[in-house]
Amino acid sequence: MIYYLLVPLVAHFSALNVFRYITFRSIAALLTALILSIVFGPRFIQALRRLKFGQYINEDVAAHQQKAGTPTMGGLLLGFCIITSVLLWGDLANEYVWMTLFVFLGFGALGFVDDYAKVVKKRNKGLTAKQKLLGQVIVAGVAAAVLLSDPEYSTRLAVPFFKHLTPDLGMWYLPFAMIVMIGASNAVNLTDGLDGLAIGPMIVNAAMFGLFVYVAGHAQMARYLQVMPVSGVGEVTVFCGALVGAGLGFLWFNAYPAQIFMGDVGSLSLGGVLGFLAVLCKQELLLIVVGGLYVAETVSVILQVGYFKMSGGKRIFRMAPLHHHFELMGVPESKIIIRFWILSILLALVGLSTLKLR
Ligand code: 57M
Repeated sequence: MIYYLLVPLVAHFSALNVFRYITFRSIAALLTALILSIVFGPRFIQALRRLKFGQYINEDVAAHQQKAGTPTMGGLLLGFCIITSVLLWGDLANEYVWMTLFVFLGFGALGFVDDYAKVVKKRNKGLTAKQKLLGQVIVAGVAAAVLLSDPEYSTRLAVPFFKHLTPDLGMWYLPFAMIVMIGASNAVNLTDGLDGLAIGPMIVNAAMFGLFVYVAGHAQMARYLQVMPVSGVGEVTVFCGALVGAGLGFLWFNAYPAQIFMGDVGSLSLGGVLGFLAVLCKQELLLIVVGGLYVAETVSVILQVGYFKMSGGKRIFRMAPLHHHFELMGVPESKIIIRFWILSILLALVGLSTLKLR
């Protein structure tokens, strides 16, 4: 909105030219979302307490019993801050901005229905796994189909570290893009089991994919850095800026000991949109590196369940996802969280290095 109000005035006040720059508006979006989170966070937490939207705690991990009743569905706060900020600072004529908001809201709506059943209706189970997957397939399918309806959108894959290896998936790109979004959504959801564990790496990932989206949208930079160009996609950097800001603001309250959890409305929407960002900037495989922490958590569950079935009841980890394994080994929660953040920063740096190492 600010973009539309101020850019026409550029002819009269040249200083307003700065509002044209994606970089300037992305930083403004970051600060706006951060300030909104810090200002509205305490009131939002109070409102959740009043409404008794508290977390039900599974009895398996004793250390988590003290977390019972912690307000959840903090994803609503994240959503409010991100969307307000993008509407203020984004170029709303850009189709990629709307697609990103669609994915964010679509996965978020699914998480909301699940949370609503569990937290508000006090039903132990929310959506069944099948219902959740069906919803995810619909949102991801629509997003991927709209992307591919643009004949200029490449169905090639960029393989990190190998600049000449760009296999063309053709029609298989559609299910592939869906798997990236759905996989990321579920991986972030699985990771969201300790204070700040999901949002910390999300801030790092959003910053990193913000950079990749910006480069992909900038023809000269994309050519120089040997990244597949996607015309017009640079505007989504504003969304990434808002995501970083809202994430930092949320972490303020979700930091150990958490005053709020994000709920499925937060984890499914953030994960789904992260997958979409990777698809948008044609760095789908890079997500495995940059989002390696989410991948490790997911792989730990797959290995645990697979081995349990094959061995007739034996386990690899004390408990999956991975963070529970360390918890049950007696590592303090805050130490696990900070060490996972460190790993996530290192993985992002490895991802960044692919820009030149090609
Ligand atoms: C989400 N939800 C948290 C909170 C958060 C197949 C299986 C691996 C599935 C998995 C599962 O259910 N995962 C989905 C995990 C829950 O957090 C809520 O859920 C939202 C995210 N969806 O925003 O609203 C609990 O996590 C803790 N928490 C924090 N701080 C935070 O900032 O401390 C969350 C956010 C909260 C709180 O205690 O209540 C969760 O863990 O339930 N299942 C599991 O992860 C279970 N693992 C398991 O059963 N492993 C088995 C097999 C199946 C692999 C095994 O290893 O043998 C664990 N879940 C719990 N306890 N609660 C087991 C231990």
